[in-house]
Amino acid sequence: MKRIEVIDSHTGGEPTRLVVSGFPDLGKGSMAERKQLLASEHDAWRAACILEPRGNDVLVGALLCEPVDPSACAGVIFFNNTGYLGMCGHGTIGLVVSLAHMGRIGAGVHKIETPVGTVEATLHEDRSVSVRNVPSYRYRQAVELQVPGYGSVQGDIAWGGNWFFLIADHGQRIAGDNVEALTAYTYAVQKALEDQGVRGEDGGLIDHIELFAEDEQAEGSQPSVASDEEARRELAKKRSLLAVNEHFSPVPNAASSSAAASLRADSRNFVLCPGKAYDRSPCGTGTSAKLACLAADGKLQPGEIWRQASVIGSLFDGSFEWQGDKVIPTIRGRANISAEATLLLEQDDPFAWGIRP
Ligand code: PYC
Repeated sequence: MKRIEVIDSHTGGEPTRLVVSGFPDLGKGSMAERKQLLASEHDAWRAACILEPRGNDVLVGALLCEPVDPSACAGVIFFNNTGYLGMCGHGTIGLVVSLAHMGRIGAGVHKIETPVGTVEATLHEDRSVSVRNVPSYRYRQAVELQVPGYGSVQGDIAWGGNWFFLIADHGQRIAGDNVEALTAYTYAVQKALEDQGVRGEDGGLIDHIELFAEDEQAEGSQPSVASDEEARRELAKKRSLLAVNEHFSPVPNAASSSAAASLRADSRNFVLCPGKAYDRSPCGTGTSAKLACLAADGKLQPGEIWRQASVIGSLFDGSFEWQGDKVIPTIRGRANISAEATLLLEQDDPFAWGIRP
């Protein structure tokens, strides 16, 4: 019998399974090297932990590792139903809240090593977490793509710790009761990018697709702005138009309570992750990629808050600072612990290593 100790949390509805112990030893290399080793030699452990019958397609795994730099509080390798992620914003927020739950860290600033660089997480006194992400940038603007069944689609390619294709003009309704259509559309885009060899700057697969509804568009009408300057003024005026339920109130069951506070967001998104599940949170790396695009367009200024809602209405606050021609995004959100568990892999279990498609 094999045992894997985990702590489950969710960040704005998006689950993270933190693997505390039980995985094979990956040595003392960088997180990128350990991720490579996990993928090439021990991928069955990812599958056992994430795939059915113990997991599901939505779950993101986070393997807790000893950091290389002793001043860092942890290293982490993120994975999901299909493979491995570079960074994961919601997962980092879940990791920090889980480490606090375990009594390993308290309020303050904590360095965390990931396969794509070190991030800085702040656990605030109110239990919210800010993640100062890796440098993010827009690589290509207004890339035209022919998507079978949908025609011509235009989007930006941006890095936020993973590669994203961000589409503003998609004609889709971004709402919780429309996720099947949104999944079909974004999956077709993901496939078209792959089939047509459209990739990130380093040749990396663009495996996250992000749709936005901004301002009035989120409520069903189209924004009408003529110039960048006008767009900026419009944004400043109209920010906060989109009302969403506050999922993070300290009031128990606030999300479903009529007493729930109402917060307003600048935009609502839908993010398709590799493996075809959509992000229930506003996606930390996706919001970072969005911030990079807003910065490049001059639509958001350093330090200004961009409030991003997910398709289910959970919220992240984002802001950025410039670092050369890239931005350093900071994403703030909340996570809740949902389970402490031991996954058991019995020797005679035909599905011990997950149900593979
Ligand atoms: O929050 O960065 C994120 C993320 C990536 C995939 C799922 N969530």
